[in-house]
Amino acid sequence: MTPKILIIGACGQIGSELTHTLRSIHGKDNVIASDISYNNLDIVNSGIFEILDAQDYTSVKVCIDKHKINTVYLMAAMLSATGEKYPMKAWDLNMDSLFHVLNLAKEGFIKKLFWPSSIAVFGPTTPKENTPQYTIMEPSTVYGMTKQVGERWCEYYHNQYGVDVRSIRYPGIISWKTLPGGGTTDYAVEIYHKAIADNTYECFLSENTQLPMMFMDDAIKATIDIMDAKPEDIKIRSSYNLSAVSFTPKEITESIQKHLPEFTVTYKPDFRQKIADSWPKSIDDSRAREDWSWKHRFSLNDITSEMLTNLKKKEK
Ligand code: AKB
Repeated sequence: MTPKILIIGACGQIGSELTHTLRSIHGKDNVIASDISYNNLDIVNSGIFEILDAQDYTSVKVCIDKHKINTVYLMAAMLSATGEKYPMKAWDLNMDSLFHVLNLAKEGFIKKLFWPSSIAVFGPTTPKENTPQYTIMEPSTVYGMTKQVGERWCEYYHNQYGVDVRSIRYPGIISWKTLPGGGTTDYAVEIYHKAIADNTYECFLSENTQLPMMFMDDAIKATIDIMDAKPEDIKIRSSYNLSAVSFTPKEITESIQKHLPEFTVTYKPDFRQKIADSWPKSIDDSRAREDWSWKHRFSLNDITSEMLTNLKKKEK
């Protein structure tokens, strides 16, 4: 099957880089980008772009028909921190959009579907170190609840209707091209921007809050690898644990200080601290490594070098 791809939420942090990478692999005309507004001109102007409301079933179906789409990446979602401000909006957006694409897949309009889950599926009662694939999951955020229940529905649609849906539980993603928005792990991107712009940063998490993180290139590779894997190798149809590095605000600061010795950080934890405290410190992703050969490349120091070099270039 030659993939004819629709990315829903293509203007966001992960969606935008996924769009560029998929276009370089499959050709510009085979990757349709879509989002609710024109809020990333780089994406809007670099290929076919559709304005699309992920909560509107008819519009999604019309777009799929129009472009003869067979593969969908649903990247639109409200993340953890914003979700706590607008709980019902987060529930509606995250669940409606998922049901629309699952139902379109059930009806045969979509042949292959990617839907991201998150470490937010875990909660305060989950074992924090090396969190296993199968464990206690009692998420305390609305975002986490949508991801957990979404995972159950993905597995259900696969088992009951044969839907080819694939999913990974993203950790915090660090990138220099597009800013994240509304997440608890966003500090790990902001800190690099502030290090370059102001040489100082006020962190909204406390210095010893350890969270699982990953460089964007690794996240994109994982997304493409799981979609390219043979169906029989995808043995988990809820969502795979995925991991690369784990660090605290103090450790990322020390890594930046190797390049910018004058850089300082102050700590002023806000409501996001409670969310971070409910999440794992590190993740056991051995199933992804066994089933579809997942392997990360970037360490914390690699990420710091990439971030500082590219952000400095961008500034010029
Ligand atoms: C968030 O912080 O909400 C996201 C996530 C871990 O899914 N980056």
